[in-house]
Amino acid sequence: MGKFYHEAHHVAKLATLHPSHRHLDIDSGVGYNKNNSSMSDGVHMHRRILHVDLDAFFASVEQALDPSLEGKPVVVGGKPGGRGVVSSASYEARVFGIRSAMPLSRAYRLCPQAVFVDGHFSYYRIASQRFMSILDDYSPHVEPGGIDEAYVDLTGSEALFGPAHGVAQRIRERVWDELRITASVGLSTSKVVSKVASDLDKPDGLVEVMPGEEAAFLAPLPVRRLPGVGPKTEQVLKGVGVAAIGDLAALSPSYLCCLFGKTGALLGSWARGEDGSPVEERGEARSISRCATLSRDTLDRPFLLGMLRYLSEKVGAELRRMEKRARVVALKVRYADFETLTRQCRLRGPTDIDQLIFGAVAELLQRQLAGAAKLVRLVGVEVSGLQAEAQLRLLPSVEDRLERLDRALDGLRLRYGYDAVQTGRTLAVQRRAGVFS
Ligand code: DCP
Ligand code: MG
Repeated sequence: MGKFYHEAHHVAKLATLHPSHRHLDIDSGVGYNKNNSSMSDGVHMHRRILHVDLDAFFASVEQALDPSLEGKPVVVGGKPGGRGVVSSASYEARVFGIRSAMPLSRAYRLCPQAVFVDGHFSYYRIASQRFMSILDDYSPHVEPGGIDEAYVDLTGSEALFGPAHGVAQRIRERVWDELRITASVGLSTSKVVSKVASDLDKPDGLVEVMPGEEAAFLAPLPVRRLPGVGPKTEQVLKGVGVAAIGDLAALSPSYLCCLFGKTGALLGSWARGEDGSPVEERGEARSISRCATLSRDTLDRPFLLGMLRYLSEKVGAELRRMEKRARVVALKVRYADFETLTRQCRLRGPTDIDQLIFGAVAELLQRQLAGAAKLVRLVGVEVSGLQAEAQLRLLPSVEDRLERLDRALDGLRLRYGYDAVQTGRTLAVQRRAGVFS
């Protein structure tokens, strides 16, 4: 076990809570301008944006933890007899055709000699944080796009760190030296083009697209390479004779709107390599989530509800700290076979009240578990659709009273610790804590 992982071993045992990463999502309506450049002191300069994605992330961590797995086909997701799916496959396993999201049984048929492991989420979480903090050394603008990927805006940092290409190389070297994981990087003037580029020469690749070359770079690639194009969109495009990104780029915005609604025009811009969306810092969260890997897989409803109450309180406290309210509440469930799903609902009005957040996730859980047979391994609560706190109402309502109660509890907990005040439901959880993330 390498030094980093050895130290992480101790940290992994601690129950820690961390803010979640934000999501990049085609429907999120990020503003964009067309010219992929930014103004600085009145001078136009091309933006320099990296997209860094770790190779076979979960599988690579397993190989780093256990060097006897180096160079071998490794499949993370569970034992081959299980009903689960592959969450990550080492590149040695991909030679046999094994891919993420494939049933484990199929992976086993393709490569029976592969090493199948359950996975160690707490290590992945810590490796991810270490990875993000390496990126933080090169820019204040680091936007995680997932657990093992992030955008880094290097625009204007040349005087400090030298050309972006060199920074990309240094980041790759440091990720390897410190985490024993190879990283693939795309470098261009925009997030979308860099994202496509990082994926093009995996594993251990570095692809740079020069300013002005974006559209030509994208044109020959299949549409599936473009973020936002999933199997359904691909099918629709195929139906109208569009296979390459260049064909998509040639379609008019109005035609694309007919095909895909509002996101159609955005897809068209991306296909032409036009994406001025900023790399957003982590501070401006678009969602807040807390989840807990349970110490034991279970279907015990009072326990699961207790855990959700606890997580709702954590999310609520964070909302109040940020002076935000949320409109959307989501439940995340990961089953013992690693199947993971998220169910969300829209609240009647924006809230930061623990009890309303809990009420919504509790209902989602009841619906989700109706007739369920699979044991649950992790539960999570996420709120999104965040907005600034509403104006105070003139007449105090029940909600105002609940909110005052939550704030009073926040104050007590700040002074005396979380455990100083327990609600009936969270007491049940204390006895059987999980690993929080
Ligand atoms: N993941 C998962 N289930 C999926 C896809 C991904 O659990 N269906 C997890 C495991 C991956 C991690 O997220 O290791 C990162 O996802 P990536 O899509 O980046 O996949 P990898 O890092 O495994 O491979 P690649 O080298 O293609 O990036
Ligand atoms: Mg990856």
